[in-house]
Amino acid sequence: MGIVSPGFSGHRRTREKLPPGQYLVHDFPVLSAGPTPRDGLRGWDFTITTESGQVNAWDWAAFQALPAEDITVDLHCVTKWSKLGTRWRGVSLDTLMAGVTTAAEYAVARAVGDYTTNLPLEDLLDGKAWIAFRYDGADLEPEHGGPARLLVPHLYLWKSAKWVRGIELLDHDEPGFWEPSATTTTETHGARSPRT
Ligand SMILES: Nc1nc2c(c(=O)[nH]1)N[C@H]1C(S)=C(S)[C@@H](COP(=O)(O)O)O[C@H]1N2
Ligand SMILES: [Mo]
Repeated sequence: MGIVSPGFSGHRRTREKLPPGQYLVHDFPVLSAGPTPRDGLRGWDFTITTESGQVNAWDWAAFQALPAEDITVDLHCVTKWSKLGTRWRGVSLDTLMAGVTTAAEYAVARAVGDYTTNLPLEDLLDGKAWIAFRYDGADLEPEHGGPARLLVPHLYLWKSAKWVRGIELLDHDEPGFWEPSATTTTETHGARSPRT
């Protein structure tokens, strides 16, 4: 094994983690389609509704009683910024789904306001998604989705619904807020036309 300067190998590791066309940010940009909800925990609950209409609900106390995980992940927004090594604490969707019986293949995450986003259920399972409530050692700021947001770091960040309050399990795909059709796979902040 040769001698490698730590600075060089660190730099190379960073570049390898950055997908083509993305640039690094060191601040934490805020991208919100509407106003930031500031109700905090008033009336907060989180529900998972199955395709047969079965509702599984957690209030904040029940949610906090679930086992949480500390995770460090890279974030990628399709508007080209990436942020590496972000530290979160959250409850994994595997934990939340443990008692849920479903044959659904799709999910829609619903947030306060009219923000929704769709994704295949498998993208939420097997350690790939969390309901995150702490960021960088502090309670998650409202601007970034506090009290809790979906965090699906292996997908572009628009899937990580801020102020998330529920997930609906569906046997069919259903387009979300940025997704004018079920087949849309690219984020188009500027080109979105209103869905009425
Ligand atoms: N509820 C809600 N969630 C949202 C959005 C939004 O507008 N509303 N924007 C999405 C987009 S496009 C991105 S890039 C990330 C930005 O998260 P941040 O503001 O914490 O950086 O949130 C995603 N989740
Ligand atoms: Mo985004």
